[in-house]
Amino acid sequence: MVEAGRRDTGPLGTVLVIIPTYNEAENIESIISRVRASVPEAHVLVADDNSPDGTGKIADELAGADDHVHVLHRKGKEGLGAAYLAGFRWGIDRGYAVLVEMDADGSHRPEELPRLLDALPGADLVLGSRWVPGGSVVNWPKSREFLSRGGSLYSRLMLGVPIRDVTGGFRAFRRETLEGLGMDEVASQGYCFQVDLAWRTVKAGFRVVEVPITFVERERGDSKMSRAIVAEALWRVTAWGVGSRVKALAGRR
Ligand SMILES: Nc1nc2c(ncn2[C@@H]2O[C@H](COP(=O)(O)OP(=O)(O)OP(=O)(O)O)[C@@H](O)[C@H]2O)c(=O)[nH]1
Ligand SMILES: [Mg+2]
Repeated sequence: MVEAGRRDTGPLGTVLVIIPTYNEAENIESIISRVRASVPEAHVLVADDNSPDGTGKIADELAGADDHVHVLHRKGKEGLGAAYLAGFRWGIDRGYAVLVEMDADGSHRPEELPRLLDALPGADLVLGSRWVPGGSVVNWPKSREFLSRGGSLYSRLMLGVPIRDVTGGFRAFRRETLEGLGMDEVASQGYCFQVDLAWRTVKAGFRVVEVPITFVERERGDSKMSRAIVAEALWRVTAWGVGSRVKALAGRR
């Protein structure tokens, strides 16, 4: 599947799976062991925002016992976006070829990660997608599904991104994609961070491929989803969409 003239993703030893955590003490051990079993060559980076429940300490213990596990301790809760940006920089500085985003709560099944990585030779960004044929959600209330589908549809219409699941957070980036999308200007914090990165990837001319996944609602620990996160996504996506239209109109004059 590798296109002529393109660099392959390289050996899987250069994959870094970044797991942002805030109070995931009940989930962290199981998610790391599932990643390690599913893609043994991959390295794992836990990006913990000084979780009061001691997630960072558990991650340190796991890292002490396994040289494929690393921990990035951050000083306090700054949102998913900031944790991922710090994790990407950590991985890029250390020469990883592929950077994966994955939640700690089991919603993203590590057993599906090989399928995402398999699609990477033909893509610059692979998205695990709930809303393409073959994708699904398990144990989600209708209200949550409506919000997620609605968020993706709104983003697609406002921004013109040809992606079915724009808000999902199970993704594999080539490092060149992250280097080419202007990471330093990303200010989004909550889950519109995911929309922001997908939009930037499309605008920069990179190839995005969606791979169907089964998304499973978290069983343990508390959700960090909030009204503030939804509000941030709504106003940012609206502002981006209006801004890009005004720019297009001005360019036509
Ligand atoms: N480092 C860090 N991680 C965070 C922060 N907020 C959320 N996370 C992590 O990001 C991942 C996704 O957050 P969730 O709480 O599962 O959000 P969600 O998936 O929208 O909500 P649920 O569907 O209810 O689980 C989890 O691994 C969280 O621990 C944060 O401020 N800092
Ligand atoms: Mg979750």
